[in-house]
Amino acid sequence: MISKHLHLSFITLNLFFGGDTVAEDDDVRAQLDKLWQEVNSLKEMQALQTVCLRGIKVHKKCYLAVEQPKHYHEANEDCIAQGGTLATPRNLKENNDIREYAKYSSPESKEFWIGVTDIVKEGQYVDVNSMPITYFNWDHAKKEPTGGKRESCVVLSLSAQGKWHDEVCRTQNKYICEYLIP
Ligand SMILES: [Ca+2]
Repeated sequence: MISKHLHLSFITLNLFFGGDTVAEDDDVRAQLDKLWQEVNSLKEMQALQTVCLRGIKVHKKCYLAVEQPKHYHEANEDCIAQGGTLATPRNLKENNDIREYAKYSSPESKEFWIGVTDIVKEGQYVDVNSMPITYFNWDHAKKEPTGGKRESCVVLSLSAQGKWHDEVCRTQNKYICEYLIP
């Protein structure tokens, strides 16, 4: 009975759509997929705009400081979960931008995790994508990096005018996420 009913419905559909249901189904599905993708990319853009409104936008990046201190790895995962990464200054200007923003957003804080580590190989600093770091801003006055194998994660220190220190990755620090904006 049910199958007979389905069969009849199919014939009705065929009549209604002019007998070309399969092709049109594919067409509709493709259009739906496309719409769905557009909705998702709009959602992503909106999320980024929200981040930018809460943080600061500099050129094609937004920075957002997180006040809740975390271990390096938790901080890194949190940034990724929000659609970004730990902030990674690529030159002096970016370092200064991040420093100024951190100073303004969180004046009581001294140190923030950035996306620089030498966990895998001592002395070989990489970013969150395991690519070698080419710009450094070590606090040479304090002979940083000082930690050797014990300290493999890097903070930007406001008390050292934005210079970098290596620290034990399990230290709880505030951190700054960065988001690339289209
Ligand atoms: Ca150190």
